[in-house]
Amino acid sequence: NGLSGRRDNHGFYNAVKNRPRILITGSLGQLGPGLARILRERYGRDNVIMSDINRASESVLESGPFLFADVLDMRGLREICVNYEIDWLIHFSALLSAVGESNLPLAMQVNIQGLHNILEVSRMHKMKLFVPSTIGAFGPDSPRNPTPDLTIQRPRTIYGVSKVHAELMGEYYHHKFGLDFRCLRYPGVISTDQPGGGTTDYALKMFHDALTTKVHHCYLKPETRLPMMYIDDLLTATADFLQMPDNQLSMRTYNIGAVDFTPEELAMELRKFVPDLEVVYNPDSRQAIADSWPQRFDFGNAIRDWGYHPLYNMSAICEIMVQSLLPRYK
Ligand code: AKB
Repeated sequence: NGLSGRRDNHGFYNAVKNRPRILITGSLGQLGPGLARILRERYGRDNVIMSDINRASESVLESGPFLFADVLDMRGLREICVNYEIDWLIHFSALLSAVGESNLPLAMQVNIQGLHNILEVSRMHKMKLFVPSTIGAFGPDSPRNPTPDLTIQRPRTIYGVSKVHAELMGEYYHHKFGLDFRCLRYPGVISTDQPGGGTTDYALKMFHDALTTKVHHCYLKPETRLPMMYIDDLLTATADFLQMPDNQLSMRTYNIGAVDFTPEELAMELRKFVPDLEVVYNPDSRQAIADSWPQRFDFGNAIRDWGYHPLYNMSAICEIMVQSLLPRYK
């Protein structure tokens, strides 16, 4: 009947055979629930296990399998991958740029030690491994407009340093051990769920503020340009990229993105919906981080190699965000 009875012992009854079984670490963040939804549509509800060190909400628990998994616990990770016969590992656990600077020891543990554990588990159990990277993997010495895939990377945040490390370690494991390592460098991601601790987060907050108080206090200067994309484009791209035959990829790490804008440009676009939106600029330490990052991302290789094709431009992003958030604040 296409169902795997072997998972009865572990409570997941309906994982479909001959389709990948996927574990997502750090899955309660900004991207995990959405990616789990898309992958479950493609491979079956019980083939995708969400995991995190935090408790899941009722809606996450109802959406499909969820487990506790700590990326710092190598034995626990191995146990899950063996018991649930995991084929693909999607490693979302990480501290983002701003929060990483305020908790360096934890950022080093999670972003570097955690990655080492994930790489080793993936190698041992011959899994496909996806690790996201970021515009933050570039630094002030990188060309910023546009930033190509292959160029100088000298980031100045622990987040960026750990992501360059992840890119290089993954590619090393690929060449040395044949690990099917795949990595996309994401820009700032626009979604209705708020992330935590990033530098690009202001953009999401501006949407919420526009529809509530109509005043946004921005921690970046009005002219700070950063690459961004809408979450649906990112999730589709990630699922498509994972599905791509290995021999179609000429690289293991690709830039992706869609648009770039400044806080002032976003405010102007939002004023089409909320004409009296006010933005008060009060730059803080995140300004220096943003100033060291790409302003515009070159994702030509992703388009050429695996048909990457973002659908949402700036006005489409604003429209869908306002439409999605309005019912919440009515
Ligand atoms: C951050 O701002 O830290 C993240 C990122 C661009 O990787 N959103």
